Amino acid sequence: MASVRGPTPQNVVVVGSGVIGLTAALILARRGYAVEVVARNLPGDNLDQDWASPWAGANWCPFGTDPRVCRWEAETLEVLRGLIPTGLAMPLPITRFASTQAGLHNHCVGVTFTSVSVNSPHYLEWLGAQCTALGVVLRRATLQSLAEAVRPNTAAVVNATGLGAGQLADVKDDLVEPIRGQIVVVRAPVKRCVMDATMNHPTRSTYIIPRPNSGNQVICGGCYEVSSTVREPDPDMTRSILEHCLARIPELSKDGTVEGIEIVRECVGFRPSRRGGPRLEREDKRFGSRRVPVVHAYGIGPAGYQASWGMAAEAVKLVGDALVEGLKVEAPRARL
Ligand code: FLA
Repeated sequence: MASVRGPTPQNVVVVGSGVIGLTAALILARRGYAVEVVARNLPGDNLDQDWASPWAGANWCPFGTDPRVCRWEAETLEVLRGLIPTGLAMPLPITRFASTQAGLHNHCVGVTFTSVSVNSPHYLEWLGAQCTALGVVLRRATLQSLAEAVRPNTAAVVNATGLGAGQLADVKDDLVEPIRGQIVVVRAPVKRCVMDATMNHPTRSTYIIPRPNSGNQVICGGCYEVSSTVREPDPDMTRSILEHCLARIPELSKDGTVEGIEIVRECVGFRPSRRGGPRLEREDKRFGSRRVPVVHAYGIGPAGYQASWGMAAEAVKLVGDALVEGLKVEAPRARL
């Protein structure tokens, strides 16, 4: 009797619980897959330095040129704007100064538009809750390889491990690199965002991003140090960040001075980047006697939140295409 694949949902494992992994898990669950997220960190682990997502400023302001990322960002903006009525996302007037050398001398032009920002730790918890409400299992585990997450009934894997993709024994992508970001979280009645022309300047990546639902917390950045793994905040950098941000938004300070700025905390995070750009592709990988489709979805660097829904949706499409192909390959032959 030919075996017929019943309506039982196909099992997909998502490795990694950053904004890309959780968004992919949610889209998969909404499509009816049985999803397990396996990750070292889970929503609620807000201040683990090695988990990039909770540190993000999490606004929407494209500054790259990769056409894939630009497409993902355009798709994501619509989703994030759709969350404004829930209070999870906040509309944000933003001025984005032109990426010109003049930007270093404050004589550059800029554009102003209405962006959006989310409170990244809250947003991750919301994604986690949306996932578990659809039966997604969030399992905490520190993996040395993707293989450790693959079970006999695993139909596909999404590798959303960020910087972990450089460490996993069966991935070992040496293009993966951290881009160190240092920020100062301050408290000030500021409800507008400025992204300076120096976005990817190593030491003067100046930006001010108010964080919704945070008691007037504002993310002041920053720096953009490729491959640096220095974990401690640099006090001189903190001073420089505050001076440059204050020059852009004076109302950050109670009295116009850097000393008049109420500092909540200084933080260092590591953007999960990849030389050459993000990796989004399917690899049919052998795990024991089976070949399982693995969709790699990592390396998004500074654009994680603003590209998340577009990148995750494309990853889910690759999963679906692989499983449909697999069904054709495995389709039972009628026995006469
Ligand atoms: N995503 C933030 C960062 O990478 C940025 O620091 F908005 F500042 F770009």
